[in-house]
Amino acid sequence: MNIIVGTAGHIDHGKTSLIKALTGIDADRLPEEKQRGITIDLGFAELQLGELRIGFVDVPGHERFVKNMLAGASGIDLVLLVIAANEGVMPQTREHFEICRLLAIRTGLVVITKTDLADAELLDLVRLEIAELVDNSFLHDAPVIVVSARSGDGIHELKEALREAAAKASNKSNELITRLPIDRSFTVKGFGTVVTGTLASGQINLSDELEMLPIGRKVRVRGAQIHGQDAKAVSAGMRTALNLSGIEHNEISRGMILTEKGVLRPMQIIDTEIEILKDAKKALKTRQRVRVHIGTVEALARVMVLNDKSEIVQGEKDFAQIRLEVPVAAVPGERLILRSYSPQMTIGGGQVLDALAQKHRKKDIGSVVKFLRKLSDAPDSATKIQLLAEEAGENALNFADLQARTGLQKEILQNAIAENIGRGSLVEANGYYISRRRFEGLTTRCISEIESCHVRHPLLKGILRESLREKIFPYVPEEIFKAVINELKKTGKILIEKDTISIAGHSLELTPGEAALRESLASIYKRAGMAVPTLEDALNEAARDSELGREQTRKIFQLLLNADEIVKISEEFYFSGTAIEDLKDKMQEFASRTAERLIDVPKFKEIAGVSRKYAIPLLEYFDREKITRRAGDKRLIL
Ligand SMILES: Nc1nc2c(ncn2[C@@H]2O[C@H](COP(=O)(O)OP(=O)(O)O)[C@@H](O)[C@H]2O)c(=O)[nH]1
Ligand SMILES: [Mg+2]
Repeated sequence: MNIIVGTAGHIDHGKTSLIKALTGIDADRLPEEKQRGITIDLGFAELQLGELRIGFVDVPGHERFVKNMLAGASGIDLVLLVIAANEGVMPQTREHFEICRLLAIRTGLVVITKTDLADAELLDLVRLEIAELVDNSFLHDAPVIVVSARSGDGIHELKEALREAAAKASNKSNELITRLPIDRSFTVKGFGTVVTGTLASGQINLSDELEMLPIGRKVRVRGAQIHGQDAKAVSAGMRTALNLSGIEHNEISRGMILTEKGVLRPMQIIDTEIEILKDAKKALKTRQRVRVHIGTVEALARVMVLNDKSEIVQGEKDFAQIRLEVPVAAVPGERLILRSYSPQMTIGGGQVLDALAQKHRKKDIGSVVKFLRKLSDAPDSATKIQLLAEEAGENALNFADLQARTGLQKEILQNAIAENIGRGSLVEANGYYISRRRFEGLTTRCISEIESCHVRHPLLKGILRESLREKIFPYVPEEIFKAVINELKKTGKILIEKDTISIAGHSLELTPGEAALRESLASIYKRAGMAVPTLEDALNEAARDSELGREQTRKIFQLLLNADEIVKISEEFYFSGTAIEDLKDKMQEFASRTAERLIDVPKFKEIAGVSRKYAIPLLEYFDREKITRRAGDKRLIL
């Protein structure tokens, strides 16, 4: 078993000495650290205790270096809260403890060090301070181990306590894609770029191709080490050093993240749930500028508190949108810490609920909060997927959207989707996922739109596919529209003929007057042959003999057009369908008698038996219909 143990505590309380006493390794690696005798940046060491392999992350205690402490703390499973017996609880003891609590670290040990410098009375006092500090927290029941790094007293007991606590330590998520938040990058002579970090989730194998975010660079894993030993694979929760190709070390900085390629979409707006510390100086207010720490990232941001008062007061928890000044590739569930811009102090923290949020308008806050509360309460991935699909509404989300939004591994996401589909709450629509309720809403609205079209236009066969799409699906992906139509067709509710959709069983029931009108219009064109009247004249003539009037006549005319009994040649001229078919035949017959299949206007007039007035519109119609094609001043019959 592998776990990451981090130190926490005030400067000079003996954290680095304790790691050395446990592992023999001096985690202060920078020359400046050695010279000044303080820890500035993260230090690393490891210890094998039987089956248990512990990676230690030693953090700086100085208040100026809390940001470095945070980069290390985000990866730890178990904390050693180190308190010097001669000083007791100090400001960074509290700050580090609060940070661990906000990061939702679930296990830890309290270590009282430097006991060689304290008598029994002082020790009792420190014990009391500690009990008060950890009251009602994850460290409430934690063992308190008393040690001296100098004399070695208690170090053996500490190892035993570590072994026991490790068994209870939370293991890293095994549902999320591969994510390695980078804490260091450097070059090693002869190897090239090396990055280090604690693998937050997933697995990394040699020669994997991964993506460095937010810069979006593809890199390949050339080598991997765990605790200084070459390794073929790294799993979640392990500290690792990777040798990468495809990138220079100076292109990488702490805060970047190495992930499975093409999944996450670094964004600047995230929705979160934030708790403000009881001891914070001020409430967190909308528009406040803060420092946000997520993973190993530190970024500046502005806050929009999602409540009526636009603030979260000390000791309270609420939802807030965080608008970052740089893109960050976060995933839901990831913990974050907020520090004030200046002076730099930890003011609160919480978790990411939606890493791909939209800007919210004031009037939407109510519904946004409802959604975020549900997300925060969701017990499993399937529930979250359903919530996301519901929130997306008719816009629906595809697989890539859902994966970017959740950071879930492909198979986990597939299972979560399948679970919802099986339950009947989610519908798969040509690669998009939409809630059953929304999908059915769309089918119902389609039906009533088609029905109302039948009522409004009793003489039309149905609604045009495109007008239905514009009416009901203006912002909905084409795939959803197709799926809805397909569903209605499959269940026999609608009929699709060419571009027209009608309710199944709908028939045009013409009144005797309408039928007579239809007949008279048809016969006007049939009788006219190639010498057709203008549309105006034809409509007037038919309307004259009917009581139904001009408008009805126009609608009946449309029926004939729909049925191809009449064909539109130009705005003015329409011909009977049979006349046009006959003419096409004649042209083909003419073409077959010539070698080059060319026809000019005079010849066309002769074959069609028409004057120039009709010849030009007819030829242009044939051009449009690709029956002829212009070739100089002649036409090629196709
Ligand atoms: N007497 C005594 N001194 C200690 C002990 N542990 C650490 N120190 C000293 O306390 C100072 C700070 O220790 P260090 O480990 O750097 O503290 P850190 O800032 O918490 O990492 C150093 O001078 C150490 O030698 C201890 O158990 N007993
Ligand atoms: Mg130190």
